[in-house]
Amino acid sequence: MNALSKQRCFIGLGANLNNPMGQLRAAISALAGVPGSTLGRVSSLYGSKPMGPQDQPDYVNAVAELYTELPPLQLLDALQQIEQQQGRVRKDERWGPRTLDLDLLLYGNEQLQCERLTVPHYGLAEREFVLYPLQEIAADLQLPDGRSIHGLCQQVPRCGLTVVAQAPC
Ligand code: PH2
Ligand code: MG
Ligand code: MG
Repeated sequence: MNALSKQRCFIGLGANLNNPMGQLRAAISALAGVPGSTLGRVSSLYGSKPMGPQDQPDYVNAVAELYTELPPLQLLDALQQIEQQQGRVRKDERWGPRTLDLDLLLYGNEQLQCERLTVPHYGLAEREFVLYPLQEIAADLQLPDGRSIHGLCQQVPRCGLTVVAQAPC
């Protein structure tokens, strides 16, 4: 399979425990090693206020572009494996703190829904810590439903989102 037959995907990265910037850097290296895949652009690292419970540390967020020949659920497996390698412990608390969260935001122009996976990611259009990093690396992007990243960013305030480090690679 050549590069042209790979799907262009976007992965949301987030962490707020155990050296979040280091977690994101390690995760980006790991993404570069996902089988059948090529890492594309990586956004700056952004500091963000926690969505959900407020009694948790601020987050560091970023978005990475990945070209892959893996089908969606195999890519999800690879992402969850990286989360586990970096010490993620799944807890019941919704939106609670975590060492590493990797979300499959977009898989080409596809809309997918199954028990394990919804693509585009259900929170994509409302979350400043996803939209602005995505806009940084894909300013002309359109979602499968036709909405533009530019238009979505205009509707969602930054809520204190700031660049805390340049793109790691
Ligand atoms: N992830 C969560 C819960 N809250 N808040 C921010 N700012 N960034 C996140 O990535 C995030 C969150 C659970 O996935
Ligand atoms: Mg998440
Ligand atoms: Mg997740």
